[in-house]
Amino acid sequence: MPRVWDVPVQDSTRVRDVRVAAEDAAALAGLDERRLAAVSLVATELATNLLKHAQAGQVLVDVVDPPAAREGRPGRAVQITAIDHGPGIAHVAGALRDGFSTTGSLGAGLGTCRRLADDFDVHSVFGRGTVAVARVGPAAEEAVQGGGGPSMASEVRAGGVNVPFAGADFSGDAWAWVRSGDRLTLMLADGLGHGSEAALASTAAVEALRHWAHLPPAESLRELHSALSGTRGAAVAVAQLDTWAGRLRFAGIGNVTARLREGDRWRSLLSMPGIVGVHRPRTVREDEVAWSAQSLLIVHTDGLPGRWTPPPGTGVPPADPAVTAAVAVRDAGSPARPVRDDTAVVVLAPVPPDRS
Ligand SMILES: [Mn+2]
Repeated sequence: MPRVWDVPVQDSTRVRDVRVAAEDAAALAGLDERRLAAVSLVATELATNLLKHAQAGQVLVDVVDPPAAREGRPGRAVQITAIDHGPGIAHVAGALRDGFSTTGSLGAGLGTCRRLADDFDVHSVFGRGTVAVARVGPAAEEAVQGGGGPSMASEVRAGGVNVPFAGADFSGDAWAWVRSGDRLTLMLADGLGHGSEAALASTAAVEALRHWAHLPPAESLRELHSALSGTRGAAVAVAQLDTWAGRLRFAGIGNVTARLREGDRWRSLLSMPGIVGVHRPRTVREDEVAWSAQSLLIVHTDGLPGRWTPPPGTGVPPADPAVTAAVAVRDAGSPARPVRDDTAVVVLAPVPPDRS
């Protein structure tokens, strides 16, 4: 089940809570002692940095599929996401490119994160706040290596964040991606309601996807429907990118929303009414659209308002997909529109050429 630690950080005593959560997640991911130590240090630095620059915020810790891997089952990674509404860090993009000078506003702490984490990215807008994402997975020699073929790492990445309703231990939302050949299949499932019963349904969807991801989305949804019978059911969206053909296929059942960036517009990819595992529509419509190096796909559960449209600048400059997702979660919520459900956002994004 998607165990997620959502730790509010408003004073230095919470830095320890973040570290303990990250160590628990490392144990859950099966990381060895050395990687656990790295997780522990990265978590401490991110929480400390958040306090220093923003006084308060939240740190999410969960166990995720890393954003890019060769075919085969990648080792799972601990993802630590620090989110704040603080003043922002000036010139963060330049500092990241320049390899972290320890002078100026960006501390040596983030340099530590950059050095120890497999992936590290920061998004900071002056006056809006900062999102930092670090992932630490198994040591390289332990990661499962697939045989043959170019790595998809140079083409596209998938990632996301998952925020349980009201700080619960488990999210009823779950996401996963599976690669088979030229196809990368990304799924987001929202178990009915929230909490652990909902998590059982969305977890069943993740397990089933691992068997059926080679099928086109409408067909994998049919298999997921059978796999989820006996559960509460879930809203599920499946996006499948054929990286060779540059085509994206999408199908969804239930209240999960997908938006594709085409030029400077966002196009909605529609889900059909129904509940996977409980009530499946007679036929499932599949959208097929072109995918380019400028495309961006955002899929979210109903923790975000259904009419939410990604604001201008979303995913620009190209960021880690989990960073784009975390910024969306942070900026879509407001005191006037409090979130009433688990919220997961997943993003499929091309890798900029200079990062591959
Ligand atoms: Mn929901």
